[in-house]
Amino acid sequence: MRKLRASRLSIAVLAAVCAAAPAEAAGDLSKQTPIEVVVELGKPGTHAFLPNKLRFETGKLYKLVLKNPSTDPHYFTSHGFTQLIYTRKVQVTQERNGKTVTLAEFKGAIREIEVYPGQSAEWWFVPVATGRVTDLRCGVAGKDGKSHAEHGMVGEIVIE
Ligand SMILES: [Cu+2]
Repeated sequence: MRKLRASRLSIAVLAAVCAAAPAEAAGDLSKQTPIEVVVELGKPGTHAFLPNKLRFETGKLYKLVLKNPSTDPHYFTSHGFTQLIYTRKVQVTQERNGKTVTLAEFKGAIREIEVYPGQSAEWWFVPVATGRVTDLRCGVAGKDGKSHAEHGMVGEIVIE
C-alpha cells in the first residue's frame, strides 16, 4: 500500500515536470547561424536558375545567395515561396579585394529580387510552412519579346 502511494506521487511529480517543459520556447529562430544556399541566375547565353530545384526545411535560417554571372539582369520571383517564409533581411553584397562587403540591407516582407549582371544579393529567411511551389520564374523580357521564363528560366521550391 505504501509502495503504491509512493509511485503515484512520483508519477504526479513527473507529470508536473513534463507539463512545464513546453513552456520554454525555442527562442529567436532568425538568429541562428545561416545555412548557405547558392543559386546562379543564368550564365552567359543561358536563361536558367542553377540549380532549378530548391529544398528547405521549416525552422532553419537560410542565406540564399543569388548570384548573377550572366550579362542580363534576372529576377528571382515566386509568390508561393514568399507565402511560406519569414524574411529576416535582404542584403546587397559586392566582392572587394576577395571579401564580401555588404552595401545595403532591407527588412520587411520581400516579394521578388532583381539582380543585375555580375552582382549578388542575399535573402535571409526562415521557412515557416511546408509546401511545394512551381511558380519560381524570371519575368525579364528578352530581345525576342519572350520572357526568360519562356526560355526555361523557371524552377521549383520545396519546403519540408
Ligand atoms: Cu532572367
